Amino acid sequence: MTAQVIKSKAAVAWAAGEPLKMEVVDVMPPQKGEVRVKMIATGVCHTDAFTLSGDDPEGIFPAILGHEGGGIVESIGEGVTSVEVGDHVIPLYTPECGECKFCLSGKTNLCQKIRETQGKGLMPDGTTRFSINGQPIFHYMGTSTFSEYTVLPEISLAKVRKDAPLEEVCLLGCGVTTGMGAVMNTAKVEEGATVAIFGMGGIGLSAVIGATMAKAGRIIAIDINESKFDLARKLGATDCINPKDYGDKPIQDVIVELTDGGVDYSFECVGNVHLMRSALECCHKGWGESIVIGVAGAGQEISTRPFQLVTGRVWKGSAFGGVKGRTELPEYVNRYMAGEFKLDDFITHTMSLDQVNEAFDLMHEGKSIRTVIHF
Ligand code: NAD
Ligand code: AHE
Ligand code: ZN
Ligand code: ZN
Repeated sequence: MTAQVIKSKAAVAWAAGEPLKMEVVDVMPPQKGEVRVKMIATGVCHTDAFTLSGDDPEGIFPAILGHEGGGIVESIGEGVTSVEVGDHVIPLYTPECGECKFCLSGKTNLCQKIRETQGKGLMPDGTTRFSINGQPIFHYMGTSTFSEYTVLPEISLAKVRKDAPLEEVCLLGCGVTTGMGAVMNTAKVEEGATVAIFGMGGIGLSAVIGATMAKAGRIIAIDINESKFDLARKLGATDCINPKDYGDKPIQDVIVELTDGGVDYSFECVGNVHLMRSALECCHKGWGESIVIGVAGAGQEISTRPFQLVTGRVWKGSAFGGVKGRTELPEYVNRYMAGEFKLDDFITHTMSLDQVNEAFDLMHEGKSIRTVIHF
């Protein structure tokens, strides 16, 4: 049977800085190479709040936000072969076409096949599948998981095993994979290494898990909200530091003193350009590597003395943990199902889509790690 337009409950971001509004949107059938997915659950990531705030240079409105989801294939468009109706999938904001220069390089997960249209809130053919009374609503990060039904390109879906709870593994669609992957793929932290992680939100805590799995010798967790430290310690942090306890002393100086010259690896998981500098400068001379994960707003820039790099420190970035979603994410799900790491610690709140603005409030108040929306 040919797929029809579906009415779908969705939280629409009409304008920067305004709360999301619950609407009933029309969701077109999937076109060639596309898939329509019924969402089962979605996490709320800080990047959703970042874009809603108006700080994202790529922010476009009206749009349906959300990029940390898990769902079930409802219908497929012409030519789709890698998934079928009923498959369980995790939407990927970093697709994997397997044939672009980036995919073939063996050096990056940043597939560029559809990046241009994705950044403009459109499907690869330059149009949108969402509308309200004929008014187009934009996609977001190619995923738009804050909708009961969403449409994605086939290359933006990781097929995952059906016995994995989508209400939990949705967190592998962004936060948990990003933090763990940055440690394991981007930095390749070795056994015994000393690690500093700035920001104990969903990303930083996942980096703690990654560092624990990599058997890092010392894991230093840094946050200005001490309520995050219990979970950080439970996940393997050996030291928890609140920069506010050191007055005006730069936190990098504190860490350098604590670690006999600096850490082997650091991770910035906040999106604060001053903290990015601290994260670089707390690295050990000669070899320390700092990985930028946090996303900073339009117009923000990082700076340091070039001498920091001349003397062997390395500044890198990591998107989606360097993970190629279609080929590698199913293995993350397997490792979760095998009990190698837990996700329920992260899910501090669950709620329905119409409460999504409360999820943003909890995040801004520092009261949640992850809120998971159940559809
Ligand atoms: P979050 O809001 O859950 O956590 C941020 C944490 O940083 C909080 O615990 C907060 O208390 C702490 N913090 C704030 N200011 C601080 C400071 N000055 N010093 C120390 N700690 C401070 O956010 P999240 O969902 O974990 O996301 C973290 C960042 O990672 C965001 O910028 C997000 O956009 C980005 N992100 C990047 C990627 C990627 O692929 N690169 C993926 C997901 C998220
Ligand atoms: N649109 C922003 C950049 C946002 C950004 O860096 N996004 C990360 C994922 S954050 C997920 O929570 C990412 O994958 N970046 C690579 C990419 O291609 O977007 C801006 O500054 O324009
Ligand atoms: Zn590609
Ligand atoms: Zn995210």
